[in-house]
Amino acid sequence: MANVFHSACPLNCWDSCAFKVTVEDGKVVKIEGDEEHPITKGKICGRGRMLEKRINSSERLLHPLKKVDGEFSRISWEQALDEISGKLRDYKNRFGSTSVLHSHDYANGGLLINLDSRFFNCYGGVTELTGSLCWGSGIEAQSWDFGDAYSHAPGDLLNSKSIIIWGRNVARTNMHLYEELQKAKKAGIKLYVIDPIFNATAKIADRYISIKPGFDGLLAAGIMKEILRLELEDRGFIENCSIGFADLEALLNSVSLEYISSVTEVPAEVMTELAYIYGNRPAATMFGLGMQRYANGGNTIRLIDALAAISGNIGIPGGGANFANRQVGQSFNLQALTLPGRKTSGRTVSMMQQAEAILSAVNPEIKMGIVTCGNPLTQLPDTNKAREAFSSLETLVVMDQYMTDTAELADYVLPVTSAFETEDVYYSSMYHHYVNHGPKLVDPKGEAKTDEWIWTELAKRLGFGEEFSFSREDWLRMGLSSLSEDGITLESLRENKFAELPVDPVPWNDLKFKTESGKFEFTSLAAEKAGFEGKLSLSLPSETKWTRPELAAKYPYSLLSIHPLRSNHSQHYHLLTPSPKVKVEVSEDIAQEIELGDGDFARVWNDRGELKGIVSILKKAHPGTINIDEGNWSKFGGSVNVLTSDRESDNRQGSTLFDCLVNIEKA
Ligand SMILES: Nc1nc2c(c(=O)[nH]1)N[C@H]1C(S)=C(S)[C@@H](COP(=O)(O)OP(=O)(O)OC[C@H]3O[C@@H](n4cnc5c(=O)[nH]c(N)nc54)[C@H](O)[C@@H]3O)O[C@H]1N2
Ligand SMILES: Nc1nc2c(c(=O)[nH]1)N[C@H]1C(S)=C(S)[C@@H](COP(=O)(O)OP(=O)(O)OC[C@H]3O[C@@H](n4cnc5c(=O)[nH]c(N)nc54)[C@H](O)[C@@H]3O)O[C@H]1N2
Ligand code: SF4
Ligand SMILES: [Mo]
Repeated sequence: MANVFHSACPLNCWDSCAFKVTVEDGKVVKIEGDEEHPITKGKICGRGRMLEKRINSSERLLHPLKKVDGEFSRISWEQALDEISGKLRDYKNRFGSTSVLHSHDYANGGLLINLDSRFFNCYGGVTELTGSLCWGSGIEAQSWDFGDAYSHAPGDLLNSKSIIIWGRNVARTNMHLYEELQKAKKAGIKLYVIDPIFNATAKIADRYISIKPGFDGLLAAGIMKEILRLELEDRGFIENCSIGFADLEALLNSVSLEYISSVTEVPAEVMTELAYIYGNRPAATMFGLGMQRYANGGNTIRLIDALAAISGNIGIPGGGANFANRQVGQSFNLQALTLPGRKTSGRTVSMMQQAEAILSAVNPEIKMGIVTCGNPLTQLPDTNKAREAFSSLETLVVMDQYMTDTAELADYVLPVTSAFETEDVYYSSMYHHYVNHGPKLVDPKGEAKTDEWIWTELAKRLGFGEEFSFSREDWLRMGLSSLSEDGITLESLRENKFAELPVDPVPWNDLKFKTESGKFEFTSLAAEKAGFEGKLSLSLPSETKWTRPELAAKYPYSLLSIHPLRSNHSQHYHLLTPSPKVKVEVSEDIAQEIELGDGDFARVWNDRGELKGIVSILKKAHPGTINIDEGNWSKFGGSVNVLTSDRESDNRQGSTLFDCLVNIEKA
């Protein structure tokens, strides 16, 4: 008998879709969109639909595994938990709790995934990661400017006169925004796309602006210069709602439009045109995350924030500097779930440089790593270093659903549940402001267990079992307790499938900001306090012909590694048919220069590593640009991250994954 149930997508994505899931004889057989969801309205992408394959695949990990003499063999949960808790106790006694590293990312958008922090806090505090490969530079940048990173509700876009898609690959990564853009176009709203790649979103734009990778901050500076020259700025906002404008003006006066045009490779007339667009309020800026994955990434986002601010596009319907929507995650009671006060010691290392930390940390050395919701061997920069580091650990525990490149290196692999095998509530702090309910629909495959169950069992063995003496329902109620006044409870979510969170649809509309001054800060006091230069600058990426001429002579091309169409990071590659291959996309000028054609085999390399793949020519891409999609597994040709750098961005909270020079030749 087939039955259809409501559920939600757990994948790390802008869209956080609601599902209808068909279950037949205890097995998930089909996943569709739920038409009743106010934002996602019944449409879902292939990655969501493919969760059916992900949950049922014969490659799922079904039993705990232990590596002995280089070979994995099946062990019981009892043995796995006893041995792992024994190691945790032993390392803590001998070297302190920070000799353990918790490596993780955001692979599951469920609320209860946050119990990992509770476990490590109660354990006493481990070496934990700060910053983010994904959005770290931009979040920090907006925290400096506004005090936090908030976005307008999706529907507010239709109040705009123009929409500037600044480096977001909407058609591929954020399908429901793409639908809004199509609506907006029909309503006569003008669409601008700024991106080094002429992508599917650029195809529907009124104007596509091709830019040299990493130079968007300078472009924003050029547009601001034109806004001020043409007197299109919002004097009221600048005078009453901001601090530091004089610093910005001095910076803009220090360069000419010609210089900006020459380095950004954007004609001066385009900056003038964009000045009029921003001046003709309201204009909505929709940031992507690509352009902040550079050494100057934080400053880039801050310059674009400044552009939205001086043009009076902050706090008004149809405006906004929309990077992420942290109001969403902040709605939940994460304090209660994670117990930060229980940590007695702690050490932080940058998420970007966790491999370096494993190799070089002292007092104490890192002895043990526990990986959850992450696949660092494909997703971290500098794969060769990551491989060396994760292989060097005395003990590596990986909790995953599949034998990933990271799991292959583990001493213990623990099988975890997939979507639909446990109850949770799902949200994404990136785009819309609804939380979706996902009930348990089927029994876990094999002996797979939830992350929560594993933490609970380990906690019992380590003597803090009372902090984990709660049921799944108790945990969900605890996390939702901050929303009960708004009528959002576990019961209401079970009944109504999703709920609109009580967040501001037009953030900053009272023009009161969460910064120290309470104003928009062109010069950031928080940054100064933290020992950074609080003023905006005209900084460049780290790997360019201006900043590293000797490197650029050897490696003349910019390598991007954008998100794959058919996979969420590394999560779907192994389920694709035919098996995936490395695709090396090159701009037309490179193809001409190196005499490469579609289908040729090419080698891409730099001092960090090399990768080979099949050439595909990128029509209209910015000259000198190469792209290899991220997320690919070793067995299908390898991850692009063999080429990327583990350098941190300017504000130290982000990655520089796209700040990467390479060379290419026919192989
Ligand atoms: N299909 C699919 N969708 C996804 C994901 C996935 O793996 N697959 N991942 C999800 C996650 S975790 C995230 S973080 C989001 C990311 O969503 P996006 O930000 O849309 O995607 P990215 O691939 O990170 O960013 C790439 C865009 O930035 C452009 N870009 C790169 N460098 C620059 C630059 O210097 N300037 C400008 N203006 N543009 C630049 C690229 O050409 C590309 O169009 O996507 C989510 N959605
Ligand atoms: N070169 C390059 N590198 C990148 C990027 C890029 O644009 N270019 N993008 C970066 C970005 S934006 C992001 S967000 C990261 C993503 O990096 P990751 O989050 O590490 O990547 P994923 O492949 O999504 O997932 C990691 C693993 O989590 C497992 N998993 C899924 N659900 C669960 C669960 O419930 N419990 C446990 N324990 N495990 C689970 C999956 O099976 C998968 O193996 O990659 C970053 N890396
Ligand atoms: S991956 Fe994103 S767009 Fe696709 S179904 Fe999941 S939430 Fe929706
Ligand atoms: Mo991400």
